[in-house]
Amino acid sequence: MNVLLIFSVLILIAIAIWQVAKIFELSQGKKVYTQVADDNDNNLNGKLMLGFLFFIYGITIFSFVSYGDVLLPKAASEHGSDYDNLMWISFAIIFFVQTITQALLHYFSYKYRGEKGKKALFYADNDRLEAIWTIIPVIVLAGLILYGLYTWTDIMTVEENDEALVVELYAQQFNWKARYAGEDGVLGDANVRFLQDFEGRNLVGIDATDPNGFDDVVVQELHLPVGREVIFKMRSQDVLHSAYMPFFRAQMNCVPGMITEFAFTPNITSEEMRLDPEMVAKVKKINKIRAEKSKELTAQGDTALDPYEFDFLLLCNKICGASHYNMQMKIIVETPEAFAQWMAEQQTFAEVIQ
Ligand SMILES: [Cu+2]
Repeated sequence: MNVLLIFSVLILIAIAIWQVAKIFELSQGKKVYTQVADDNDNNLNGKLMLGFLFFIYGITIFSFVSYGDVLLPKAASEHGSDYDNLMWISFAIIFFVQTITQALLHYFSYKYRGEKGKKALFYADNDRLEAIWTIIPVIVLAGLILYGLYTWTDIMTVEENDEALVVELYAQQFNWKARYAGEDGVLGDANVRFLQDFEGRNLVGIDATDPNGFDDVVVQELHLPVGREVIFKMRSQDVLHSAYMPFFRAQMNCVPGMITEFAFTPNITSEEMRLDPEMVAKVKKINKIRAEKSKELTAQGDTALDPYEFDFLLLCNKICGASHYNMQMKIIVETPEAFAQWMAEQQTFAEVIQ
C-alpha cells in the first residue's frame, strides 16, 4: 500500500513539473523552439556522455573499495580454489573488456558530437575490422566456456567410494537435519511417511524395517572431519530448498521426492578459520557493530548481544517460506580424532527409538 502511495505521489510530482515547464516555455515568447538539436544541445550531450563515463568508472571503484570485503570469503574446501580461479579469470576478462569498450563508446560519442555544417562520413563496411572483432571474442569466449565446463565437471562429479563419509542433508520448513550412515556406511531407507513413527522421534523418517538404518545417526549440528571427502545426499520434506555452504563453494537444490548429490573435501578446520587474519578482521568488525547495538539495547533495558564467534554455516538459498532467512545449521570442521570422539557420543537410530 505504501509503495502504491509513494508511486502515485511521484507520478503527480512528475506531471506537475511537466506542466510548470510548459508554462515557463510559453512565457518565453520570443525564443524559437524546434525539435532539431543545435550546437548547444550537441555540446551539452557530448559532455554528459563523458561525464557518464567518469560516473560509471567512479562507481565501480567505489563499489570495489566499499563492498570488496563482502565478496565470497576464503574457500575452505579442496575444489574451492578451482572455483575461485574460474570466477576471478571471468571477472578479469569482463572487467578489462568493459573498461575499454565503455571508454571507446563514450569518448567517440563526445568526440564526434554533432556540429553545424559537419557531415557524417558514409562508410559501408570493413572486412578486416569485422573479422577482428568477431574472431577475438569467439576465441576468448570459447576458451572461457571450455575452461568453465571442465571445472564444472571436476567439481560436480560425485564418485562413490569407500573412503568418503556419506551424510544426508534433510531440509524442511525451516530447519536442517543431518544423518550419518553409521558404521555400515549405508544410509537406511527413508520416507516422509515414517515421520510420525515413534512419537516424533523419527526426525527424518527412517524406515524401521530396513536394518541399514539402525546405526544411522541424526543430528542438528553438522560435524565434518578435515581432509576427508564428504558425499552429501540431499532430501527435502516439503518444498524446494537449496543447501548452500558458501565457504565450501557448494550449493545444491533439495527437491521433494528425489535425492540430489554433491561432494567436497573440507580442508580447513573451524579453529584454523577463526585464526585467519581476514576472518579475525571480519569478526572484529561484526563485534564492533554488535557492541554499538548492545549499547542501544541496554539503554532501553533490553539484554545485550553476545559477541559473535565465527562458524561455518549451511544456509538455505531458495526462498522457501516465511522463515527462510533463518534456515541454517552450524557446520564444525574438526580433526578426524575430534570427529570420531564426537560421533561416539551420538545416539544411533536404534538407541533413539528404544
Ligand atoms: Cu529453505
